[in-house]
Amino acid sequence: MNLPLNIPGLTRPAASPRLINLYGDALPSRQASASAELARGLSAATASIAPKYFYNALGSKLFEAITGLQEYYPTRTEAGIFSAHLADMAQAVADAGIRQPCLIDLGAGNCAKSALLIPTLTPRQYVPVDISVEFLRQAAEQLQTAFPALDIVGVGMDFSAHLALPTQVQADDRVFFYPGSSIGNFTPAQALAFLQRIARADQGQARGLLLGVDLVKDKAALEAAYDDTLGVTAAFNKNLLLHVNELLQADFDVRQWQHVALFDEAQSRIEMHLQALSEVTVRWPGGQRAFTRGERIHTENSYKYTLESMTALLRQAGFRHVEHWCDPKHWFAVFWAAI
Ligand code: AVJ
Repeated sequence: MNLPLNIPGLTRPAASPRLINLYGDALPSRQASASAELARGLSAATASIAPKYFYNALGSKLFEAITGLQEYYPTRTEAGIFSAHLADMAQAVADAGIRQPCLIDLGAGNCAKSALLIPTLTPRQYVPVDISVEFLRQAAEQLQTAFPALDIVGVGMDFSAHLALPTQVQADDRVFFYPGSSIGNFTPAQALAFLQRIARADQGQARGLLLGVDLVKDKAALEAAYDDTLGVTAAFNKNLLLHVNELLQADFDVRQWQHVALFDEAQSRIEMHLQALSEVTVRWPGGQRAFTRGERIHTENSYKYTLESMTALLRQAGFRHVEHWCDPKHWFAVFWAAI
C-alpha cells in the first residue's frame, strides 16, 4: 500500500508497480546456464538457438514492430476477437465461479493486450510475466499510469522452465492469459506439459486460461507473415545472433546470415532458420562451430493448430470446460479453458 502524502502543495504520487525479478540477467549462475545451453545448441548436429533468446531489449522492440506489419495478421486478428467477444469472455470467467480474478499475463511484453481486457475483466491483481525484464518494468509502469488503482505485480522469469510464482501473487482465482499464439513455440508434447503445469496446484494453480491460438491456413499467407517485405522479421531473427554474441561472447557477423521462414505442412509448423551465406566458423570462449555454405541454425518453430486439435489438447491437459471464439475467416482463435 502506498501511504498518501499529506504535505501541502504535493499531490499524491501515482502507485507504482511492484517488480520481482526471478530471472536475474546479471546473476553469474544465470549467465553460466544460458552459455551452456547456447553452446550445446550451436554444437549439435543441427544447430539451434531457443526462441526465448529473441527477446533482449532490441528484440522485444523488433517483435513489437512485427505486430504492426501488414503481413503479420495474428496480433490484429486476435485483437479483433477480443474486442468482438470481450463481454462473452468476462461472462465465461464469471460462469466458472471466478469472482476476483488475478490476471497472469505470460510473456506480457508491452502489456497492450491486457490493457484491452482489464476494463472489462476488472481483475483484482494483474501479474505481467516476461523474460525481458527491463522492457517489462517500463511496460508495467506505463500500464500503472493507465490504471492507477490496479494492483500490479510484475514478475521477471523464464516461465518455460517452471511456473511457481512468488508469494506476492494472489493464490485464488488465478486466470492465466497466454495470448499471441506463443504456445506455438512449444512442440505439441511440450505444449501439453506446459498446459498441465498451468493447471497444477503446486505450480500455476490456474482456475482458468485464456489462450490465443494461430490456426492452420494457406501456406502463402503463413509464410508471408514470417518473411515480410520490409525485412523486420529478418532483423528480428538476426538480432538473435547479436544477443548470443553478448551472452556467449561469440563472434557472429550478422552479414553472413540469411533469414529463412517456411511452413512445414506435415508438422503443421512455421520454421525459422538462419542460413550461412558462405562457409563460416563461429567462435566463443571454450568452443567453436564450423558451418558450410547453406547450413542452417534452427531458431524457431511456430506450430499452427486446428480448432479440434487445440480443444483436444486442452482437454487432455485437464481442462474440463473448453470453448473458443474466432475471427470471421477462422485465421485465429481465443480459447477459454476452465479447470
Ligand atoms: C511470439 C511466438 C507468437 O510465432 O508468431 C513472430 C514470434 N516470430 N515472427 C510467432 C514471431 C516471427 C511469434 N510468437
